[in-house]
Amino acid sequence: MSRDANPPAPAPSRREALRRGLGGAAGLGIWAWSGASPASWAEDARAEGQELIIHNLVPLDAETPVTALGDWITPIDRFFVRSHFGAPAIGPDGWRLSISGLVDRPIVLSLDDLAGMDQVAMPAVLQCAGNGRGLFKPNVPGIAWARGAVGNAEWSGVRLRDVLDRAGVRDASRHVHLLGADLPPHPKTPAFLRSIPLEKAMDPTTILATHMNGQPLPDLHGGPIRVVVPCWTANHSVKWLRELTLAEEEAPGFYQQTGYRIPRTLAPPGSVIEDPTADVVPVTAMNVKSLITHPGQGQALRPGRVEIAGVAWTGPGRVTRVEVSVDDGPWQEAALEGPEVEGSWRTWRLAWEAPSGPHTLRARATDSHGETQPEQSPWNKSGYLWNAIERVSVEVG
Ligand SMILES: Nc1nc2c(c(=O)[nH]1)N[C@H]1C(S)=C(S)[C@@H](COP(=O)(O)O)O[C@H]1N2
Ligand SMILES: [Mo]
Repeated sequence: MSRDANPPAPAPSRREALRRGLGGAAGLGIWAWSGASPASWAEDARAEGQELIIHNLVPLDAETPVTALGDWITPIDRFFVRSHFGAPAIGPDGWRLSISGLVDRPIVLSLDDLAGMDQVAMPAVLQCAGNGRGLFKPNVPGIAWARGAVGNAEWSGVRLRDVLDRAGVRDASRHVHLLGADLPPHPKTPAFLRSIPLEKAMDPTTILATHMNGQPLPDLHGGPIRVVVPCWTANHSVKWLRELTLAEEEAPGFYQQTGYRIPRTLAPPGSVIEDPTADVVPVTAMNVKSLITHPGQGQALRPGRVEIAGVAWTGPGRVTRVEVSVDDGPWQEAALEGPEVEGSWRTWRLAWEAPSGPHTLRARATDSHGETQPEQSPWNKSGYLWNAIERVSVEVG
């Protein structure tokens, strides 16, 4: 990629970069590598009064500190950002979306055309497939996300299905290829071309979002228009959408055929795999997961009543239960709160009479498929789908 293509340019301060929504004009080639651990990023972010923990500055890759994820809707300025090449330097003026391939009538739509169609709103969790990658042992290469490459926002715009119907999907179509305007700086670098099966594209909850939490979709999150595929990992939710192509096959290229794949059967770390390409399947649905958003790791608390609180979500289906264990004691059921919308998360809480001393808190969620978070997340070499039960240590005194 462009990492060593250009001499390093002076990086703007992190705060400055965030304020300007700097996603990096493609090809700028500034990369701010931080060798620090996620914990010290979190400290840095707090010291600078920031909401996000920066992994890369340009293009911006930033996660939310877990203690800032307690609300049902994640505010835009706290929502994680992942971009392979950065936001393209194109504004909404003259933005066009083309729909072609196996359709009756190839069409090109403007933002005004989309605004004239039936508008829908959909709260949904977006979570990077690699959220938690930094927690796998042994380490795996890639951005070492800790817990916060996830958020729940309200997305609004039009149903993807309605746009496809305008073009008339031909019978032979099986997949919809999704391409954004963030083309890579070097022609030999693969573009972030993804595809979703036609059934998922026709699902009424799959939308082309032009708004996030009621605001015009910000640059960093794919403005003026992005795909949102609820219940599936966020790599399907292509930002800066320019081209929809109907086809018989999945999208070609690195980001669909090589990236975002995981062995169907996960082997323990270090085991010898005869043919690593055999029996790998695309990562699609998210798995069941919870976070303790309060108290925070290492937090000092007063003895007495403490609210243990957090969020929990899954892929298709619903979260049916969240349980908390204090000091490895019995699992106690927490109260699930807030609206319940498939693809979105629940908030939960449990009151605890905290005695003095050091304590550890754990939470685990269960979903309507009967899946429960495991003690250990199955290791895989790309670090996808981490969902192990985690431990938060607190000091009561
Ligand atoms: N065009 C485009 N879409 C993209 C990406 C990208 O690099 N380019 N990154 C994907 C990945 S891997 C993730 S996790 C989400 C992140 O969305 P967010 O930045 O709004 O949180 O966008 C997805 N859509
Ligand atoms: Mo991602």
